[in-house]
Amino acid sequence: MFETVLIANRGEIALRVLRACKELGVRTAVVYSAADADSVAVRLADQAIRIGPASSRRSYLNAAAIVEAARQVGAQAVHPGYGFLSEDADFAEICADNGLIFIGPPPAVMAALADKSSARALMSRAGLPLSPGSIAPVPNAAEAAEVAEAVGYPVIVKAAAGGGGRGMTVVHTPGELRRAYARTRAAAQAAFGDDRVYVERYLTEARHVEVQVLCDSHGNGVHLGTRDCSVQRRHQKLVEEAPAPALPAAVLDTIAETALRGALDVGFVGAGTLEFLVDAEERFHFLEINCRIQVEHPVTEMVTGIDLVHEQLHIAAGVPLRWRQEEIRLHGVAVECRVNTEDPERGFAPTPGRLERFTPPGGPFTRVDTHASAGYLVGPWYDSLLAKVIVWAPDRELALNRLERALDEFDIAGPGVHTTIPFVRRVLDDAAFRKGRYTTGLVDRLLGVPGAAPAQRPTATPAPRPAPAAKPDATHRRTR
Ligand code: MV4
Repeated sequence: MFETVLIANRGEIALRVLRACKELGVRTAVVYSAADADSVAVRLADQAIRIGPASSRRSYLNAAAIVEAARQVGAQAVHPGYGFLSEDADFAEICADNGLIFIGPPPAVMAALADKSSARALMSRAGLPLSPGSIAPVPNAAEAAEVAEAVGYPVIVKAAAGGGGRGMTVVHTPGELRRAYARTRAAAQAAFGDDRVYVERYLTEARHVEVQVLCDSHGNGVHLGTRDCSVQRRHQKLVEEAPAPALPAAVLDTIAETALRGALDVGFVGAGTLEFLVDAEERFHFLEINCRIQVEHPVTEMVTGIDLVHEQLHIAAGVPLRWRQEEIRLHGVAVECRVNTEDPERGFAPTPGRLERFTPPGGPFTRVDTHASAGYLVGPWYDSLLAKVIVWAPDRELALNRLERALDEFDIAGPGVHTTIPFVRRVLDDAAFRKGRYTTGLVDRLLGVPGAAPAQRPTATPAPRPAPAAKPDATHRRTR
């Protein structure tokens, strides 16, 4: 195991990673910006290095300053958390060039998977089902129209360099395509410096189901089941749960095993998440793969009993995977909600300010991941995630009741500060959500967005499914 790890992040995830390091006897060093000088991570770390002003561009995104901090503290590895530099293959490469282990996949694998078009091609080759559409980038509007005609409208134009919902345009009719195609290319060029786009059929009333995988550097991998992350507003997740509800166990197993095969086939190493859409006929389609620990990882930890950050550290240190697939058992249901300092009544606008009161919930099977406390100043510089409330229970009904109970206890107050808790309560109250029969249209329906989905997707009439893939070996190995 490493002697010292540098934590290149802030907020709740810096604290989460710090705790994992301490539990494994690893010395911790944390970088921080001027805005985070008083943070809990800075107080608890063995060493803390100030790397710049509040501006993330000049601090948490400053690769040179982070590498210099790692050199100063003698760190062997860098944990990037999520966001910031966590999916930046160039940063991973800079780490390697400086003799540092980047806790994530090899830079070349990251680069190939960060390109959504290339990830789609690789996963298709590995046998994963994709949503109908182009695999290679579409070079002009005429070809975009051909693809759209072939797969049928609505379609979605996606930036190859996008991801997480950035750089996508939904197109409902042929008349809108040419402009949407041009606009998405221009937006992608401006946002990512890369204007390549591809076209897929837009699947409405689908669920966003993702699979957590762990792959070591020796070709072994396991999956840790599914999460449903359909409750999103503008691609910001609000509520996540594990396992994905209201789907037959055989469907979930097939999705999870298929995901793991894909990850191993592309040479993935570390903790990763493969995103799928599951349509009303319970068919699944690969969307993209995330090469980082995700915000919602605790729900998987709660149903598996496996500490994902411990596993990331072991994998990065070259330790062979400590789990065989049959040793991974899913128990009960875990649900997470995000508590953001945003005002749902004002279009989820950020509401920075000082917290006069901050008393998180407690009680059985109730976990709160937060970096905040009474007196904490929520600044305007970073994302507005203040806390995550995660609960576990033997069944979904009790888990949802427990989450409502926990939110009742949460006391957060400060001048001008609002939170997403009232909106999360509406989600937990929703009849379709309660039944586990909800889709990516849920939030827009609750917000009364014009053209939003009907109240409830029809109960699925399962289509005949392709025979499940041959039962894989106990511990999966890469095939090439
Ligand atoms: C889609 C889609 C429907 N059809 N692609 C959003 C995030 C990124 N990972 C991919 N996303 C989607 N891609 C096709 N072909 C639906 C989503 C999507 C979504 C769309 C609208 C509103 C909420 C959503 C939540 C999750 C995924």
